[in-house]
Amino acid sequence: MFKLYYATGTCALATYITLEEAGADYTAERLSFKTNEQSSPDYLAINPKGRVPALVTDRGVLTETPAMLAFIAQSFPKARLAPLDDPFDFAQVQSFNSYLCSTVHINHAHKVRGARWASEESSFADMKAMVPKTMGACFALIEQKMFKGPWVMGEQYTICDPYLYTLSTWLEGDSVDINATPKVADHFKRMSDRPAVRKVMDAQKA
Ligand SMILES: N[C@@H](CCC(=O)N[C@@H](CS)C(=O)NCC(=O)O)C(=O)O
Repeated sequence: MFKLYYATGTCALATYITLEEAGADYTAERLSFKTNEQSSPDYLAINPKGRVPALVTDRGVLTETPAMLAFIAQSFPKARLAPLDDPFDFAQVQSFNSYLCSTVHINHAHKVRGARWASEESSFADMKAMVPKTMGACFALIEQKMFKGPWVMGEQYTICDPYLYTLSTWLEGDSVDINATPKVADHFKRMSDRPAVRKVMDAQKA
């Protein structure tokens, strides 16, 4: 049994959907960012980084989305969520997810988390103003050079798909028109229709 700590509207959605797609036995506990629950002593005892997601397993706590997604894919091989038998194909999955984690997510974070990198109000405004440009450029690159279709890695749905979907949910708020990247827009629609995604979105509303 796993326990996922998440907050709505965050990158934790990718892990949440993947647990559901894998058919894992799990519970999900929502943290409130409004009350800064991610920085509470109780939660810091679980994840000292003060971020979501965190996945509690019987072997300890995992953090960092690409690691959690690979862990779930490897723990539930029958769900076929990654090309586990091919080192190169698996590295491509990791490469895509690492790009989302280390570049796309960080660009997005410049909108509301500028205090991580600067202290002047003018710096925050400058960082925020760049977000539509940097997020738009990342998604253009994904569309033109990385996305194979119909799923991120081609014919097989993988752990790249819920992660791309999750970051695509941020585009509107980042003032990026998803329709400027038609393959990503189509992927977003198809992901939205998947039973696992619907179930998780509904659970988050409850
Ligand atoms: N590299 C981490 C990033 C985790 C992260 O930054 N999560 C954000 C939500 S998307 C968070 O918890 N922010 C809370 C805060 O900064 O206080 C991952 O991919 O899991």
